[in-house]
Amino acid sequence: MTSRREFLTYAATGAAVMAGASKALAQTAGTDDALHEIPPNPDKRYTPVRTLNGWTLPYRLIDGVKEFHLVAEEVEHEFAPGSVAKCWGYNGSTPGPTLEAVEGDRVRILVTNRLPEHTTIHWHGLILPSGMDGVGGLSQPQIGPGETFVYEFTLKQHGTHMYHPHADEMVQLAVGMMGMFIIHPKMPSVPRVDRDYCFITHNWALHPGTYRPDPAVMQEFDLWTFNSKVFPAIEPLVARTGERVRIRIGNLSMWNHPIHLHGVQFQVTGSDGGRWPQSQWRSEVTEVVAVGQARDVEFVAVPGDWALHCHMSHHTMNAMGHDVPNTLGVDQSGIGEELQALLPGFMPMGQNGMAEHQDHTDAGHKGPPNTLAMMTGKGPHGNIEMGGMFTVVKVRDDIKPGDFGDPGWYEAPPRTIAARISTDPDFGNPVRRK
Ligand SMILES: [Cu+2]
Repeated sequence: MTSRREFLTYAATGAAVMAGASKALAQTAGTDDALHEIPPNPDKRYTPVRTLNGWTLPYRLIDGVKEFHLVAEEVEHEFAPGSVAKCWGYNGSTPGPTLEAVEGDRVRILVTNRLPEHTTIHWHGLILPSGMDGVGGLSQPQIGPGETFVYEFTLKQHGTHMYHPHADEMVQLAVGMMGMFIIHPKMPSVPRVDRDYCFITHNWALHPGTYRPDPAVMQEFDLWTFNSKVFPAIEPLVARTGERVRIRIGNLSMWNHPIHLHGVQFQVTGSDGGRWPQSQWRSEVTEVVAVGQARDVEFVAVPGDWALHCHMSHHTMNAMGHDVPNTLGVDQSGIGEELQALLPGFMPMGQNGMAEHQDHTDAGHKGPPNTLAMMTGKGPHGNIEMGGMFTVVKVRDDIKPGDFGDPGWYEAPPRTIAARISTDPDFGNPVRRK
């Protein structure tokens, strides 16, 4: 509850925004306590987004202003079963909840800081007054531990945006403080999308056996995530055959991510600059989402299970050492026993490639505590051997509108699936270069 003294301090600052803020305080006293979710299909202008493994923050409507309340706080976060960490996020999650509104809306965003150090929120890409831009020390004082600040502005654009601290930024981003801010266009935009997914890419240095991401690491990360989850814990993107699907991708990590989708040529249709005119759309199968950028891709769904992943192959791995000798092609026979005497649990690997890693994991070989196997995930035909930034777009003919449930694995029609025809290495007469 807000004390009378805090209220008077608040009200006495005299800034224009405070008129709204005092209404916000009145609201906490109970004048309007209804929580609203962004309504689906108002005049069919837009489709609410679905945040992979995440959620959208409800708002209160106060005198026509949409009021959101973010709380910056420590959260216990699971990257996938077997790896939990102390992260920082908003309202109990990393990434924080998606903020979703419509171009032209006036929004008020309360930010309460429950972290042990100060913070701010920068509204990445939004057109707003300089003092609302959230750069601690430049555009506003820092939000101290225990304090609540209020931001208020009118949304003058539409598109895929993000929010994140602009205070001790290296640390606060490294431990998970970020979220998406989706603004739908005021006027209907055609063609209308039937399913609108969003996620934010990130990287984490959660060293094997530890529980708190290391902010000092610049390149050699252990975990690569979509919405702070790694495969196989990333939800599938589900659609019905023929539906128009949009995927909005933001990047607040330390690397660029070439995001690749199988099965279709997608159109790159937008960014933080909103949905582009159709004359600017382009066909791609991989789109680089650079650090600090957002990209929207759209496609018409075709039936199947289609991989969606970052094409940096190290970004589809979980925890692994990068500074190890290359054992590919090295005869390691006899070495295992000798090394096990020195390093209990050591297992020689990599002579014939790294795919055996997942077999070793399946056989019960345990790595360090709280540490995910390097490659993992099972499909209907065996090990998928992927971790990190990988998930599956699952398209079926019989998915109901609004059903996002996992339909299981795709059953390929007869004669549309690759099949074994020989086990003889000398089979056939392939042409080889001399
Ligand atoms: Cu990547």
